[in-house]
Amino acid sequence: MQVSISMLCVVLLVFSVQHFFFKGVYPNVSAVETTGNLKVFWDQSCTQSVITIDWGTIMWGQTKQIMVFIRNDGNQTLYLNLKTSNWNPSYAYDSLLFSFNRTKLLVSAEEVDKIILRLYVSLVTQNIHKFSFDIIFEGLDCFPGDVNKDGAVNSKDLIVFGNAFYSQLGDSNWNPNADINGDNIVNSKDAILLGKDLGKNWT
Ligand SMILES: [Ca+2]
Ligand SMILES: [Ca+2]
Repeated sequence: MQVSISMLCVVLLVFSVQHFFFKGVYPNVSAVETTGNLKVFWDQSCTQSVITIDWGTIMWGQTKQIMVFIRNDGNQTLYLNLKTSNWNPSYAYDSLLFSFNRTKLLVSAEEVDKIILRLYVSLVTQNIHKFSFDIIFEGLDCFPGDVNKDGAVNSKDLIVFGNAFYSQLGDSNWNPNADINGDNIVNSKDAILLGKDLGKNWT
């Protein structure tokens, strides 16, 4: 019995020390998905596909950067719509900020280009030590704000978007095209993204 109590004390001591000194999130991995003719690789020669991204250990307040390469395998220009899904815990979405460096979002046929993925772990993330989320590289043949997929982003899209406003996955008026950021709810965040594309024509 004395040995068991000693072992329990050691385990508790290790656990306490670990939590006292560790100020970050433990290594976490994101699954990577692609759509359309867009592919993701670790190398510029496009020989090693990216299946998962291991973020490693990130301290609170730090940003982790990981470099990958995208390739358009089709014969038409694609729009790179990089988004995330399946956040666990769901509230991690608001304090673990995922972004990327690319400003040119149109990817020409057969083009290969570098992308830096960034994950910022904010100081308000202190109750999250483990998380997971998927990264989706969408290769679209239209702008994300083109909700009715007719090539132009205009008032017709606003009407379709309005019909789906405040709907969630499973609702009768749910429209996945209106959920532009892919978080399974159509709200003001999607409206902002639609607004950025308003007036654009896919040519
Ligand atoms: Ca449209
Ligand atoms: Ca949304």
